[in-house]
Amino acid sequence: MMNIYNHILQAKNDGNKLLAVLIDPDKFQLKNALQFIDKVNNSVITHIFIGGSEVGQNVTQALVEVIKMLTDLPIVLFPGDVTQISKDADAILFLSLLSGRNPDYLIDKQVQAVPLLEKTKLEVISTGYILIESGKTTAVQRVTNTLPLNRTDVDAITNTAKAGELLGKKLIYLEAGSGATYEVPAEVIESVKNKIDIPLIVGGGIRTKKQIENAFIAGADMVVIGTAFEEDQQFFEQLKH
Ligand code: 1GP
Repeated sequence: MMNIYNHILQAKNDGNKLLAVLIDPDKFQLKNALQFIDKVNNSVITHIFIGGSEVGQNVTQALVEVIKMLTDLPIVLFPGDVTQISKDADAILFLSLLSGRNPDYLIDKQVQAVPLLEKTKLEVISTGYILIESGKTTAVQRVTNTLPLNRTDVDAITNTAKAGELLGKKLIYLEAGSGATYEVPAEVIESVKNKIDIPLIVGGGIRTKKQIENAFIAGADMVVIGTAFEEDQQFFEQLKH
C-alpha cells in the first residue's frame, strides 16, 4: 500500500483535492462514533485527522481504537501535545509551529515525542504549521502562547512557509484555528502555493462548500474541517453534490 505522504503528494501532482475531517477527542462523544463515522464513510472525505489543543490523557488512544474499527480511511494524528500519540493511527503530522517563537512548540515537544514514536510504527510526516490571525484568539494561540501571523502580511506568511520547505518539512499547514471567524484568505493560500513545491493543507473556520471550493481554487491540496461537521452533520450531505 502507498504510504500516506506519497498518496498526498500524488494527489497534489494529479490535481486531486483531498478533504479531511478533524475529530477533536476532547469534544467528541464516543457513543456517537458509529453514526458519525458512518456519515464520514459515505462522504467525499479522504482522511480522518484526530487531535486538539486541549485533550485529556488517554482519550486519544480510546478514540483511535474505536474509529479504526469503523473505517478504512487513513487515520492521521494531528496532535496538540505528546499525550496524543496513539500507536493505532496510521500516521502523525509531526508539527513544528513555525509562525510562533515558542521553543516548546518549535522543537521541545518534538524531542519529547521521540521515545514515544519509537514504540510505534506510525508514519511520521514532518509538517510546518503556520497559525494565521483569524478574528479571534483561538485555542492554538492560547495553548502555545504564541502570536499568529497577521493575515494581511502575505509576504511574512509566504516566507515562513518557504523557510519550512527549505528546512525539509514535507507539508505546509496554514491554520486559522478551530472555530476561526475568518478562514485563511485566498490570496495567502495562492501566494504560498506559488512559492512552495510541497503539498499545502489549509484549515480553520471553513464552514461552507463555497469556502472549501475557494480554498481549493486558491491552491490548497487538502482542506481540513472540524467544527462544521461537529455542529451540522447535514453538511456531509451537502458535500455530495
Ligand atoms: C483544522 O483547526 C482546524 O485546521 C479545524 O478548524 O474546527 O474551524 O473547522 P474548524
